[in-house]
Amino acid sequence: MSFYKKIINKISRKKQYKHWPGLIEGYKKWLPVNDNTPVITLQEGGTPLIPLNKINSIIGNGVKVYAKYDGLNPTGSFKDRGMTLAISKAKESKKEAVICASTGNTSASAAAYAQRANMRSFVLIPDGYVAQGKLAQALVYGAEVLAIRGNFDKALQIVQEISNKYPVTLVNSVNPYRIEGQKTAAFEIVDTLKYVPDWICIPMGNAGNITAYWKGFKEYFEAGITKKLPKMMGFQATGSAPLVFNKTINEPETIATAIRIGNPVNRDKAFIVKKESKGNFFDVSDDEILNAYKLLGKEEGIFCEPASAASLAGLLKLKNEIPKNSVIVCVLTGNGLKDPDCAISNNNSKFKSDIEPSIEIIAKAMGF
Ligand code: AN7
Repeated sequence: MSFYKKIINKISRKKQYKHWPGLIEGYKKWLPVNDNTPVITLQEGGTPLIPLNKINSIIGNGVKVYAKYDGLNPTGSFKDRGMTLAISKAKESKKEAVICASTGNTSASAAAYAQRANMRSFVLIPDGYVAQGKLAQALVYGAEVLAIRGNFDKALQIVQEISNKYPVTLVNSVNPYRIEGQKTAAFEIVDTLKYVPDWICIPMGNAGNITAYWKGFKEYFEAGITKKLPKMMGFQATGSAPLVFNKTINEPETIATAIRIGNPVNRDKAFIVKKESKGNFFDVSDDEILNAYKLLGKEEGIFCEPASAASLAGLLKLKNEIPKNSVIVCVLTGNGLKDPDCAISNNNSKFKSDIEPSIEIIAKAMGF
C-alpha cells in the first residue's frame, strides 16, 4: 500500500463501520458538533459511487466516470447531508421551528428531520412547480406547506425576511451548517476512491452543493490527506442559467424544476469555486438533460431526477475536451422517483395497456 493510501485510511475514516451511522457520527471531527449536540439522523450519507461502464465506452479515451448517487439518501436527495446538521444545530440551540423555500427537495428533507426533532417545519414552494414525489414527502413528513404564486427566488426572499422577524430558523443553504454537512460527500468520494478525481460534474441551482463539495476537497487537501484538488464543473439548465450567463434570470424555466432558480443565493461563492478550482460552468438544454436522464436509466440502471442528469448531460457535452484517462465523478443529487410525471412522459420504453389477460395474446405481444 502506498504511503498516500495509508494516510487516507488512517486519518479520513478512523473506524470502519459495520453499519454506516450517518454522517455526523461518521465525520464528527470534521464537523462543528460537540458532545452536547443532539444528533438528529436518518443515517444519511455513505452513498454509493457507481462506475458508469456504458458511459465510459461512449466517451472512450480511457476516461472513467462514476456516479455519486446521492439520490439514495433517506429522503432521496443530497439535501439530507446538510439537513442532519442544520436541524441538529437548531435543536442544540433550543429552536422550535424551521422554515425554508424550496423547489422540492429541501422541503422534503427539512420536513423529515425537523419532525424527527419534534420541531415545526414551514416550507414555501412555488405553486405548481414542485415534482409530485417531493410534495408528497413534505406532506407525509408533516410539514406546513405554503405554496406561493411566484417562483423559488421570491419564496427565498420571503423566508429570509420571515426568519429575521420571527422565531423560525432558516434552513436554506445560506445556513452555514447546510454546507458543512454537504461537504462530507467530497470526503466520501476520496475515502472510496483513495484518490482525488480530476473533475467533479455537478448540477447547480443555488450553488450550495458545489460550494460544499469544494470546501470538503479543500479541507482534505489542507489536512495533507490529499495532494491535489479536482476541477469543479458546474451545469445549469439553459433556461435557468444565471451562473453561466452571469446575470439574474427573472423568469427561469426548465423541465428540471429542482434547479429552476434565477437568482442563486450563493452566486459569489460559486464564482470563487470556479476560479479556485480552475473549473468551468456551462448550460445544458432540456433535451440534453432528458437524453442523459434516459441514458442513465436505460444503460446504467440508475434512475435520477432530471436536475441530477444535468451533470452527465454537461459531461457528454464536453466529451471531446476531456483529457485522456481522466477520472470523473458526476453527482446525481436526487432520486428519479421524485418526479414520476417526468419519467412517464420521457422514456423510450414500450408500454401496452388494456391487454386481454390471456397467455396467447400476451405471448404474442411479447413477440413469441
Ligand atoms: C436534485 O430543494 O434548491 O446548487 O429547494 O434538488 O445546492 O442549490 C434544490 C436544488 C441539484 C441544486 N439537484 O443544488 C431545493 C433546491 C437537485 C436539487 C440542486 C437541487 P444547489
